[in-house]
Amino acid sequence: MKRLLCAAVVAASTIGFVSAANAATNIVVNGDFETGNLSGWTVNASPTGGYPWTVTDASATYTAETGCVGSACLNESGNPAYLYQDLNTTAGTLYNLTFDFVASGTPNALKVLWGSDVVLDLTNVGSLLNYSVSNLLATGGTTRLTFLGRNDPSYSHLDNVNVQAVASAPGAVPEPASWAMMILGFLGVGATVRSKRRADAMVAA
Ligand SMILES: [Ca+2]
Repeated sequence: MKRLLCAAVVAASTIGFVSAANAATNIVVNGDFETGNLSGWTVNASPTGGYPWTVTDASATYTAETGCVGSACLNESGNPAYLYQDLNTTAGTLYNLTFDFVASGTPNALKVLWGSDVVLDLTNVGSLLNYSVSNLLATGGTTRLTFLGRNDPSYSHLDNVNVQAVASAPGAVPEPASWAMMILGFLGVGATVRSKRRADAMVAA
């Protein structure tokens, strides 16, 4: 029993080290739209067709909604209905993006841009799913996250947009604060392993 308990403590320490080193927090403001409006986001006011992104109360939770009509809605260089937020990022750091999306009827589509790069291109999605894109590299102190939607017959809903730093890109030098947390993490794991050895010795005795 003691062995199992010690193993659990080591695992918990290791997990704590990882999360402390990454300082993983959601850098998206109002990513769940629970303010009931598009606070933190920017939406264009004059889409070429259909309706701009707005926030709607979908039973128990608020979501961002678009009913933009036509393929022009997915043309990020034109004047489509789009929603974006300029995120505070660290150059050379990798981020993971997750969000929930649901659409009804076809054709529907969603494009997601990280800066100017299309990182997800969905067509005719159906029921609610959680989507994720891993290891998005930030190249500056600000990175624009954009959602371009189209849903000709009905409406699409976006919710729980989450962007978290996961690691420094290969070759990037960790900042002094990151080094300090990594060293503390190693010390913490080492101390736990030592106490496990002592506990094991007591059990064996
Ligand atoms: Ca929500």
